[in-house]
Amino acid sequence: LQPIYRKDYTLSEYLIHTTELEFDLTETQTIVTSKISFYKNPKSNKKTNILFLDGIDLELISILVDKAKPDYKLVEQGLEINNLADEFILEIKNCIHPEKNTSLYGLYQSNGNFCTQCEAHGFRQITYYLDRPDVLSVFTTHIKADKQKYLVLLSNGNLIKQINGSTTWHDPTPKPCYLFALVVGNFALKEDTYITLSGNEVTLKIYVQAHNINKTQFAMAALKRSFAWEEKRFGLEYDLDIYMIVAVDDFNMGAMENKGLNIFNTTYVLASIDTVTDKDFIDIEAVIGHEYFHNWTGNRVTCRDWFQLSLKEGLTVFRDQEFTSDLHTRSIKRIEDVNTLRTLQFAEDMSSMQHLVRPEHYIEMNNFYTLTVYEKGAEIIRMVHTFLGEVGFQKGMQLYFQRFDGDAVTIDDFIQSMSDANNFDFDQFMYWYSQSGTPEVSIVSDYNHNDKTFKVFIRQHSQCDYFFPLRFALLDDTGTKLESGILTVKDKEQIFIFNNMDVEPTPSWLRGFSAPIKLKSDLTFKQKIFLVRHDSDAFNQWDNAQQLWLSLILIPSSINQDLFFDAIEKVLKNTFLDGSCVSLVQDKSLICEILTLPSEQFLHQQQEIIDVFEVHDKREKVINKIIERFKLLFSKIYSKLNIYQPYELTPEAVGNRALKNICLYYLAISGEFELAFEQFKSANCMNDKMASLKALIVSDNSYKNIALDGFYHEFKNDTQVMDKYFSIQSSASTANVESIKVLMQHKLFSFNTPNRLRSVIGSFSQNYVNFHNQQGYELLTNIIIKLNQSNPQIGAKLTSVYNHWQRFTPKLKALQKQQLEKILAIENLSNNIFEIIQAALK
Ligand code: DPP
Ligand code: ZN
Repeated sequence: LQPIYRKDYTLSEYLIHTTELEFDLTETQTIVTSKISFYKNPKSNKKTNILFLDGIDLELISILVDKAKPDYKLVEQGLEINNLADEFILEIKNCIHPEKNTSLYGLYQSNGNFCTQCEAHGFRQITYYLDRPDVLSVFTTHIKADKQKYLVLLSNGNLIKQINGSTTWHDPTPKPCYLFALVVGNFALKEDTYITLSGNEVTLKIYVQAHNINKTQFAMAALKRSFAWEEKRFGLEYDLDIYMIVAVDDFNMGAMENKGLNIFNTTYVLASIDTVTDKDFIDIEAVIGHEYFHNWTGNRVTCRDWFQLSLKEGLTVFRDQEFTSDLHTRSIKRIEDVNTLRTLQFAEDMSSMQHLVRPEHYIEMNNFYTLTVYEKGAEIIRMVHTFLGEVGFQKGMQLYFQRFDGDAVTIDDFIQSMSDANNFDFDQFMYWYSQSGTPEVSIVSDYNHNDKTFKVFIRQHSQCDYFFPLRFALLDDTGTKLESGILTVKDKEQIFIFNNMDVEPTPSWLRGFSAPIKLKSDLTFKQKIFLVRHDSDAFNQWDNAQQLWLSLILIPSSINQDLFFDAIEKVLKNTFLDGSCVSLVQDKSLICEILTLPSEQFLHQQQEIIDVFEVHDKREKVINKIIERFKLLFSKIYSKLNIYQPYELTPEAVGNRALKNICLYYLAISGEFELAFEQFKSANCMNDKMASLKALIVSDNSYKNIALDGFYHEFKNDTQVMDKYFSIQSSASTANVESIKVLMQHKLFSFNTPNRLRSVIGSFSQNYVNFHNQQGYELLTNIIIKLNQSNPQIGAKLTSVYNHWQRFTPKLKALQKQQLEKILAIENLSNNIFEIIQAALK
């Protein structure tokens, strides 16, 4: 199996003017007829008259070039046609079997409805085509299906014809085939309109299965907020008269930005106060925004080749992060995003699948829809924004669209636009795309009483010298800023000197996490405590608390626990018990974040050799210390906050619930199950119900099963809530391989629905102490082997659990290696899984 390399990119010899497709869908087969008008690429100077078209698992019925039988042959993974003119019309008829397609890639069925997923290479499983993002075409799509059975027949663009049992769609904007979509089935429709800034009326439609129609209101409102935010912040409007979203239960990813016809995993559409948590609401809004924002960053300007994936994903994630930050609480959003980045992306950087934000090669492109491409990619865009400021960044965006609207381009093209619009040199900055791994930086400072100078020494420990913004402030002992701004770091070693410092300042480094690096500073324990209480940068308040928790967990002797707990107590008391001193920590969501310990997964990264049991025990010890010290205070705060209030999604209300529920969690661990059970019974929203259920399952107690059963009976008909029901059990400290096998026998467990697999197996694989043993591995491996046949994309995702095997304690390391070898030995191993295993065993 040969990888595909970025350096081997060549232009397509032929391009496409128009593509006319006809789909004839029945229960037992789908006939696809295509009429494609090709022309020689004027930019290519190669003399060739051969065309290769991608095609996988297709049954060719007929083929004509300019109405005559061409000189062609079927080859591996496609079709080769010879002796072609410079312009010609190709007509192909082929048969496919969506009814048997369990890979959820190409055209497939979910609950009897047909839908598609074409990114990255799914279109070639529909018909023969130039399946590459730099070949753009206008599409016209005719759909025929049994009109008794299927009432909704959709594709991209505008509906131009509808007669009994068939529709015709025309999408005027040229697009690559990965943005093609088709949906046929029975759905209920939620409809609304949006008037754009320039006065165009856009029809908004959300299609869901009929029983879900009462859970679409939030998504519709979120969609309108996305349209409005895009106009306000980026000055960008929607370009068609109709925008459709279809939600399906069976989907490999979160959602897909197909032009004018987004297809979503139901998880990211369906919402009601009774069925989703506060975090779910905000995540749903973010994904709806993300897919909408792709209309400009991804669809109108797309990627030249798949190595450029971060061009659209990094940029669009940055934009959706900004959307959420503008609509909710910026600092909390930042804390959550950085926590995800440091927990998962930094770990990916330490794993066998470490790769560049712009990868150099792939065997299976779907393995590169990763935290590195998405989240680290977004951090790089954020640094561009930090350097240029909002105005400069928007100038760069304008130039980018001016230059490339309608094109398929590269990451270099984007950065060049930012550079040219601002006269800013990004040459050295490009290391962020050409070097993998997380940069390590250290910082040491020195205050001189005599000459009142504060000297800062910054040192980079990486292969290359990165170019990045270091946002900082120097604070006096009341927390007032003496100096603040952005240092531009670019050399291996740099010194910055601040003069006229009458008192020794406390530095607050890397505010808002202004670069995705690992920073080691010489801050003392006391300075960190001070920053937890007094830094005006909420991110750094949280981050210093995290560092202190980390020390307390991993090296308890390294810090003074009493002093740290005194500071935490002040943070808690000042705000709630009308104490006399004023704290800067007023935001209850922030207090909740400060009270949340680093996850086991994050702690693993700090270990040379991962010992899951040791980490778990050490973390539990600290939890017990917290309870010992704060139990009374938690009770008081809990009763103060646990008063009936109608549900709202305001920062204030979200913060109240967050803090109340973390108190409940600690109280439950201390044995207060009755309190949790009371909340379980009286909760007026899923957020509080889930929180109480999570509190009840921390250990065995008399309420646990009553609550779980009650939850099941109340929600057994709700697919999304049932995912929570499964995942909460798989994550429980009482779960083990046997109990997971029991869950897999449950009548609502389904192997073919990725959401359900993620909620059972995905969750269990992160339940470290219970998963990491021979039986746990064997369970996972057997599932991977089954998925290799039915859904290799999800199989590869689960295989990635083993990507860290080399860092585990010897016994677990050896066991994981055996699993990798066992999977490698199976017959017909998919490219997806092969690539992951090969990297892991290299
Ligand atoms: N392009 C999708 C998204 O990230 C994933 N297929 O929005
Ligand atoms: Zn995306």
